Order: sequence, then structure tokens, then C-alpha cells
Amino acid sequence: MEASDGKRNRPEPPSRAPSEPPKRPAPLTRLRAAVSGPPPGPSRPEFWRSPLRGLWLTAVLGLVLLVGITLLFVTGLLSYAAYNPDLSPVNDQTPDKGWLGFYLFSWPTSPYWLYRVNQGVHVVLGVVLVPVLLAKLWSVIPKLFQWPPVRSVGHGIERLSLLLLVGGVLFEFATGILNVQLHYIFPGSFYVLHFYGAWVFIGAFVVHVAFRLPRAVRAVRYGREVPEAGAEEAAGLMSPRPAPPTISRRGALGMVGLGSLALFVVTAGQSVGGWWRRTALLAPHGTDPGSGPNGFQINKTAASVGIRPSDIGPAWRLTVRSAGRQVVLTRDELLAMEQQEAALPIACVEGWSTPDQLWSGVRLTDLAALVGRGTDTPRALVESVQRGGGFRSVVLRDNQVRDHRSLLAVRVNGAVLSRDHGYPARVIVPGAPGVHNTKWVTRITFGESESA
Ligand SMILES: Nc1nc2c(c(=O)[nH]1)N[C@H]1C(S)=C(S)[C@@H](COP(=O)(O)O)O[C@H]1N2
Ligand SMILES: [Mo]
Repeated sequence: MEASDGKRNRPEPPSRAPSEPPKRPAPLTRLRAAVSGPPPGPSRPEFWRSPLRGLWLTAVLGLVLLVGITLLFVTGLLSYAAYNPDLSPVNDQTPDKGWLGFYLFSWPTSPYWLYRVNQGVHVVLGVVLVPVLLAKLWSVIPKLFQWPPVRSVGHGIERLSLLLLVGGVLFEFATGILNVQLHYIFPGSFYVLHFYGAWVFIGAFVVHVAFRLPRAVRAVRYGREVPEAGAEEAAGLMSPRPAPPTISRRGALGMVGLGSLALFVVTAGQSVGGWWRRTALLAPHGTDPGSGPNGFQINKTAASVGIRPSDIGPAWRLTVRSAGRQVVLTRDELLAMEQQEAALPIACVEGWSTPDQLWSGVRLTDLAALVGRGTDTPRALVESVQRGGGFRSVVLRDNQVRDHRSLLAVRVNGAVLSRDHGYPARVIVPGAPGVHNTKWVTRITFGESESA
């Protein structure tokens, strides 16, 4: 490094005849010197003084992110599959996903906690990885100012992929965390942004891992005494003029770990639910659900989505339809049907969930039987009295409708459903995302043709 730098910066010997005016070459020489060396500031390696930067720290953080982000990606894809987005436009807000939906499959109803665990892992892990991500970006920041910015076509492509990598990861973390914290503040849909963003990011991530993994593994295996110290310098991470250390590399790593642990402690409780929710200081705390049988987390209150008392009063009816047949039930008639019980959680995409609640109501298969669809019950379109909003209806797949734990619930934990939990009747399906457990249900349509 030293030698080549010295050579490059050496002023060129005058090659022209001494008779030429001396004024001309001076600016050119200056220009050449400016082009060959980095401008003052962060592009100069000596600008970066931290003795912590180096291949080892970057490699350890990188390997943690490799495992963590892979898990984030897989749980993210599973979370999307849980919506059964290929079933109906009602379920999906990214219908143009094309072949990116190649992996979709029928989301199962067993184990009934599958979505709850998947979403808890996705959201909690995303939050917990924030300090690791920031530390990793900090550890490689001198490379952002690398000089010259582009050395060759190959180098240019590599830097472009890093732009997608860093931009992509910041975008995914930002949209995810904003969604968890503030609900939907985006232009358009959160799903569209987060879903496409994930695919752009993961492409760059795979390329990055392919190029860097062997070096990272070597750096971690050899510890700080990397045999090729020159390679480390070339990697542009280590300061050529380090300031005296105030903390060791392991100490710095420990701080990052403590940061992640602290975030875990103030986040994870919302995914466990119940008493533990109180420990989730970072989780959004909106409506207080109160105590008693209906005292568990509420997503949207009846008032907040414009449910009028008259919509769910004595005039409320449940319409069950299938292929030209239709049955209309009053609440009393619904209560007169055979009541079944199922202990199931509510698990929201935003990461919060409740422990199992004891729901009771009428099996979806029994409702299908009313309109002649008792055996081989088909999928069902479930609609709410709610007038607008994306959550007013859902299409449930046949495997969900046929599961004997899938209910049109009228009671929870021994009490009549509260208005905010969906009185007079709501759907509850094992393993389904919270948003598919439609509240204030007024119509269920079994079968293909009628499903929107
Ligand atoms: N009609 C209707 N049903 C709905 C919603 C809604 O906004 N409107 N929110 C859904 C979402 S996103 C979740 S997580 C669950 C939450 O149920 P809970 O409020 O009873 O806990 O209800 C679902 N059912
Ligand atoms: Mo939700």
C-alpha cells in the first residue's frame, strides 16, 4: 500500500521541452494529483480512527446477520403464505406478485399456534437485530467513501449491489418497524412495499454472502491474528492510523449484544401476550382492553371502524349462502344451534398475540350444512357489517373451513363477545393470521362461484 501510494503521488518529471511556457502544465499536474489520491475527508483511510474496525468485528456481525436475516426472510415468506393470497383478491393486496408467489401453499390449520410463533419470531427478531445491523454498517462505513468510487466495471457492479443491499436492508427494517409501531402510514400498502423490498434486498444479500462468506469464516476462525494482515487492510476496514482503544472488540460486541437483549426484553412480551404484555414497553399501547373474559388485546374497536349500534342490535342477521340456497338466522337461532368450544389465540401480523382464549360458537361446517354443504365443505367468503376497509371480509380455504376448531364464535372465556371483539359473532380459525378472524360477521358464502 505504502509503496504504491508513494509511487502514484510522485510528481511527474517534466517531459516537455524547457522552452514551453511553464504556466500550462501546472493545473494539469494538480488535476492529476487530485484524481490519483482521495480528496480530503472521509475518503482518506486516515480519516477513520477507530481501532475496533477490522475484518474480525465485521465478520462476526456479518455472520450473526446471515443467520438472523435468513430467518427473517423465511418467516416473512411464511407470513405472506399464511394469508392464502392466491385464493382471492380479498385476501391479497399484492395481486401482481407474479412468479414471486411461486412458493405459496395452502396454509395449514395445525399446529394451531403456527402463525403466532412465526409472526412473533419475525417481528421480535427484526427488532432485536437492529443494534447488530447498525454496528455492522458502522464497521464498514469507511468503504462507503472508498476512493476512487468506481475502479472498473466489475467494481461498479459490486458497488451497485451494495447500494441495493444497504438500501434494501434499511428499507425493510424501517417499513417493518413503522408498521409494528404506528400501523399503516404508507402511501399504498405496507405489504406491497415490504414484499417487493424483501425480494430486491434478498437478491443483493445472496450475492453479497456468496462473495464474502469464505473471508468472514476465515476471519472468525483465525481470530484477530488474520494471517493475511495485508488483505485486511485492503478490505478497507482497518484504520491505518488507529486512535488508542477505549474498549476491546469483544467489549464492543458485548455492548451490541446488550442492546439487542434490552430490545428483546421490552418487545417479546407482546408476542407472548397476557401478563407479559406489560413488559413490552416498546409495543404500541392503544386501547386498554380492560379485564375479565373479554380483557385481551383489541386490534380495531367497533367505534374506530364505524360499526353502528343498529348494525349489531336486534336487527342483526346472519345470512348463510351457497349455490342459490340461502338461510337467514337471528342471533337467537344461532345460539340455538349446537355450540362447540375451541381454545385458540389471536395473532396479529404486527407481532402481538394473545394466549389461547376459550371461544364458543357454531362450527363453520355446521353452518355449511344448513345450506347443503355438510360434506366436503368448500371455501367460504366471510363478510362483516363493516362498510369499508381491507379487513371487512376474508376468503377462508376449504382446509380452514373444514377444521372442527373453526367457529363462528359468539362467546369467549364464558362471556358474550364484547362489541370490540366482534359481537354478535366473529370467525376464529386455528393457525390463521388475526386479520382473517373477521369480527361483526353478517354473511358467509360457501362455494367457488360466489366467492369474490
Ligand atoms: N371486521 C373486522 N374484523 C377484524 C378486523 C377489522 O378491522 N374489522 N381486524 C382484524 C385484525 S387485524 C385482528 S389482529 C383481529 C383482532 O381481533 P381482536 O381485536 O378481537 O383481538 O381482528 C381481525 N378482525
Ligand atoms: Mo391484525
